[in-house]
Amino acid sequence: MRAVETSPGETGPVRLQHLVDGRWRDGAGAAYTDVNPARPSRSVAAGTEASAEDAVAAVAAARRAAPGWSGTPYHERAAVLVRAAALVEAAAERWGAELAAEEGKTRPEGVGEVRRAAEILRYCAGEADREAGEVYASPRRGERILVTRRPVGVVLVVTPFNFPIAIPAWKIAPALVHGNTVVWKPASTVPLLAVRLASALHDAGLPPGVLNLVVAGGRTGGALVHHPGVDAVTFTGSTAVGRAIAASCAARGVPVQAEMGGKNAAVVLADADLDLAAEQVLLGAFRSTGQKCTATSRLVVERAVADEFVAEIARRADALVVGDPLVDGVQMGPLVSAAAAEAVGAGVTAAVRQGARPRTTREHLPGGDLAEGFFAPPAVLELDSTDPVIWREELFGPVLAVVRAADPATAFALAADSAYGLAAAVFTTDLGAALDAVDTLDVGVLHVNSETAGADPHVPFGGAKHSGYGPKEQGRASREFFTHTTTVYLRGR
Ligand code: UN1
Repeated sequence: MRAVETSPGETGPVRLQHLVDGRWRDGAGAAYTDVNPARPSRSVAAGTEASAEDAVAAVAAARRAAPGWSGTPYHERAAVLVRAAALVEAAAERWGAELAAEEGKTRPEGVGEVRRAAEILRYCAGEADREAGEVYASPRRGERILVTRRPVGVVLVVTPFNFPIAIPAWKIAPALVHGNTVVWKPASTVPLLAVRLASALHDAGLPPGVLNLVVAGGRTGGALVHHPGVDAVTFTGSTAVGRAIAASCAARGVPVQAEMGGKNAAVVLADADLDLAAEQVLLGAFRSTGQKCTATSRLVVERAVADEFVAEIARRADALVVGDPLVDGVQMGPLVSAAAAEAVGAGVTAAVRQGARPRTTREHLPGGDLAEGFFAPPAVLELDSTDPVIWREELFGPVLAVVRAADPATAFALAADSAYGLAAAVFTTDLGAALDAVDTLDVGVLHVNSETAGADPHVPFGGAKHSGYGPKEQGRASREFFTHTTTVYLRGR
């Protein structure tokens, strides 16, 4: 989809189009509007969804473009990413505000995310300058053994709503630089930022068909996953959908990378810098309205400091400014949709029924012209046991479940008590305790004295246990998914 700008002075939603075979076009599916979750009566953008035929046309275009793109030198592919990075960077303020209006995170977070996407594009462009394989000695005279890399082909990229430009960038940029062509299906709640990224790549000079964008519902997404023209699927989203995608990819014998849920714990030990820990736990739990798979949704506090620390976290959560994410000073916006707000409300109600004690006291959500917005209050719930469902299941909202632990070993055991294994944070000034955490916590990302969320472009990202399936993302790890190796036994004669 492309965003056709309204002329100056004109108000109303931006008109969206899809990108297929290098051309922007309307979808043949149903009409839909992309609403502002803080003010749902206002639409941010509108268009028609891609139909099944549009999606099939996108796969066909990606297939046709594949030989030409995989045969293009790495440095030429990288140059497109460098030009796209400059376009994204230049638009960061405007697109960041659009992101906030479309998704609900605050404007500074939105602008930061757009800049992060530019950084990711630049990092991936650098792949052209990094080593491109391995050389081994041969047991035979006159021979070397090379391990070279090839693209996997046509990659289906399925992205979630919560990072509308950063996650797509960290899937699409490595796919492209390593010579794959792409069909991208973003979450249908955030088509505008998808259009922005696709237009930057298109305007930077991608040949037709190398990147195709189709905005559609889950049914068309499912059809794409099963399409025989798709050679690999990379997905970020819920564990249930990720597993279904992984199962259908396994049945077709195509590689899949699925980044899924999390139930990430922060452990605060008695020797921690409590002020730093409070600041970081708060950011981890409530930034982006808790809608990150890396968000801090569990807190384990060592008993000796628990009274003081939990009271402080609750006080700070109650003091958070909740409102329109476009307004300066607002610290937390709405959830992405009415369904998300209902699910979070229901999760909190169920937890309280199961014995959780609310430590936050906020009763009123933004009113006035924000009364219809999809807001949920930041909530800190203390548990006397780990029985409540909220300790185990991801809620994807601004809710922090807290338990107390008698000592560091018990605290780590409680943090490790999860089917998920994405991220964890440990707050301590004791190096030995930090090293114990490294040894004990089976997670893909571990933070010592910083919050659970965050992922730099040059290092691996992804989860253990139910959080991740397939190779890690970002950094050099992304090659493991977007290429496969050919071992070349090379003799001169
Ligand atoms: C971050 O913590 O900055 O969907 C990135 C998610 C993760 C990305 C988190 N895949 O929230």
